[in-house]
Amino acid sequence: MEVEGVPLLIHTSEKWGRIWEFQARPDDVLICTYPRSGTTWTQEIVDMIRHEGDLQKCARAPITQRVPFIELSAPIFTHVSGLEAAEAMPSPRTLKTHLPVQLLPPSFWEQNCKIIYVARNVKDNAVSYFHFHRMNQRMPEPGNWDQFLANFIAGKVTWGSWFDHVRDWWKAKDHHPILYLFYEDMKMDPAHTIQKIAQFLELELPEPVLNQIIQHTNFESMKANPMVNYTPFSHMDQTISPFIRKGIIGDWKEHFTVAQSEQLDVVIARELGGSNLMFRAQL
Ligand code: PPS
Repeated sequence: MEVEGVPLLIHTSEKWGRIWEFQARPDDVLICTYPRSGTTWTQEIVDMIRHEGDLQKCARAPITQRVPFIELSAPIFTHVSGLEAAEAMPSPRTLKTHLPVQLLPPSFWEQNCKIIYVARNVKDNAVSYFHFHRMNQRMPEPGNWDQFLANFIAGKVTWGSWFDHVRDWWKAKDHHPILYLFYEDMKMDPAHTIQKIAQFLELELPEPVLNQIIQHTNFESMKANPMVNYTPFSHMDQTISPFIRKGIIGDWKEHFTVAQSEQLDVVIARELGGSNLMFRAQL
């Protein structure tokens, strides 16, 4: 079902009024992404920074409870929805959303909340989203890769157009405290990204804590960690495709035909050409 022309999950659209009225608080930190851009990775990094690298504190609950997903208004991960978990959570809260700029509840702008946005190159993002649709019963049937890619490019997938999302959030950072990060930079230089996040949050990051966070949030650690790898949730069939799947730059080359890649390059030039937003799609 659509909200203002953006396809959203059915239970998100059904409770849209309540989500739109969500009350942000000034010390909330919001992690915002197009799906499959490195959200969970960033959630874990922020939770670690906010808990001074304390592994036990960060193992207190699955990431879905530590960093609630505000537009998830059905009790998919626990007996309460992400929305209810967020509402009930004491401050300071770290929250997650995939909403495009125009659908962000207005209280986040009014309260001037810090927002961390993460973007990933569109080709790897599309591939990761395809596999996520295959393994997650809550997502619509993706069809085959060719069909999914056509829908993805047309913005006819849940949370809408990747192009609108990354471009509109890029513009929003000119008038709001938004740290705009790239998955590829996180991958190439995690230490630098983690330092940037800590600086943005105005939190101390002593070197031993930094090293602990780098270690704890690398791909292998995240994949093995049941508090972030979504293995406790039965609506995801991780034998079809793991939630934390490959975690690399350039996996798209295993999926795209040359023609598909060239077609998407034309769309990228058309959609992002007017902005100074640049992505790296290979090492
Ligand atoms: S979701 O469903 O929107 O919350 O998914 P999201 O967490 O945004 O993205 C999942 C992809 O991020 C990869 N990932 C990582 N890559 C590198 N390093 C680390 N530590 C890491 N953690 C998660 C994950 O593998 C998914 O990408 P793909 O390409 O599918 O492997």
